[in-house]
Amino acid sequence: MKEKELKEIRKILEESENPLYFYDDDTDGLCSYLLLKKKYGKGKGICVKGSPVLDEKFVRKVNEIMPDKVVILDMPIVTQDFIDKVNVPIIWIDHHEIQEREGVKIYNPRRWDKEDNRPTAYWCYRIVEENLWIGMVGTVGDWYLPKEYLGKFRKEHGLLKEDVKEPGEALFNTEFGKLVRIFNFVLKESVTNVKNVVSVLLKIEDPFEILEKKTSKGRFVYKMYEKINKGYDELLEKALNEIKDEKVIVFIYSAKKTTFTGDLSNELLHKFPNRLIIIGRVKEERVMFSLRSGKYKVSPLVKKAVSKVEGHGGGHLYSCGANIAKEDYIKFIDEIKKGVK
Ligand SMILES: [Mn+2]
Repeated sequence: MKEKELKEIRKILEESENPLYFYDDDTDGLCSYLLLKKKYGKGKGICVKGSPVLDEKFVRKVNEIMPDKVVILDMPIVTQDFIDKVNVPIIWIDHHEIQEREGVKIYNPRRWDKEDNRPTAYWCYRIVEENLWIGMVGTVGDWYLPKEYLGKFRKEHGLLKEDVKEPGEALFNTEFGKLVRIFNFVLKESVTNVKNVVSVLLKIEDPFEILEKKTSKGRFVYKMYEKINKGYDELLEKALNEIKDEKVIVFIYSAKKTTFTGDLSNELLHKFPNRLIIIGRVKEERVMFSLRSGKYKVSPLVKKAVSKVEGHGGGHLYSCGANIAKEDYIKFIDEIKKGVK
C-alpha cells in the first residue's frame, strides 16, 4: 500500500464521527480492529464470525447503528449486494485477492504488487503507528514476520528475539506465540463472549497483563483462553499419538462447537513440514478439511480429488480447505494419498 493511501485512511478515520467496523474472526481481523479503535476511539465493531463473506445479512446491523462510515477489515469476500444496500461510504482494508466491486474504496497491497499480501494488521499498524504489540500479534498470527519491527518490539516488550527467522518459529516456540494463540482462541467463543472479551482487550495496554495475568482484565482474557485451550490440547495430544511415520498424516475428529481444524493443521505442519497434513472435522453430513504441506503441492491434489467426490475445495498452493460429503470423505483422502509419492 502506498503512503498516500495510508494518509487517506487516517484522514477518513479522523473525520468520521461514528464508524462501523466489520472484521474477520481471526487474529489479523481482530488486531486490525483493535489498532484502529484504540487510536480513533469512535464507533463500533462487529466480528463476522464463522464465514469469510460479508453479505446482505449484515445490512440490518448498519441500519440499526446508523454509522457515517463503514470500515471493512480483513474480510476475504464482500458481496456487491451488501455494498449496494449500505448508503454510507464504505472503505475496505484488506490483503486477500482483490475482488473488484462498485461503490467501495478498496485499500489492498496487491493493487500495487500481486505478491504483496502483508496482513491487514500490518497496514493498520502503519496507519496508527502505536500499540506495536497488537500489530505484531495480528501480523504474525497471519503468518507474516515483519522483520523491520522485531528490534523495536523486542526493545519495548522483551518478546521475540531478533534472530527468529520465520513465523512458525515465533508462533509455536515462543511466549509471544502464546499471546497470538490467546487472541485467536478467544474468538472461538460465542458472539456475546467475543463482544465482552473484545471490549476488555480494548482496555489492555501491555501484553504482560494477559501473559502474566497482571491485571483483572488480563486475567479475564487468560481465563477464557484456558477454557478453550483445554479442548485444543486434548485434540493435539490425540492427533500426535496417532501419528506414525507415514507421508500423509490424517486426523479426523468431531466437535459440536469449536473448530480447531486450521489451528491443528498449522501446528502439525510446523512439527512435520515434510509431510502432508490432512485434518478433518465431521459436522453433521459434511467433513470440513484443512490440508497443509511444506513439501507437496496441495492445491492440484485437492482439485483432482474433489472432482471425484461430492464436495468442493481449494486455496493456496501449500494450504487448502475442502468441504466433502460424509459418505465420500474416505474416498477423498484416498485420492489425495494416491497423488503423494
Ligand atoms: Mn488476514
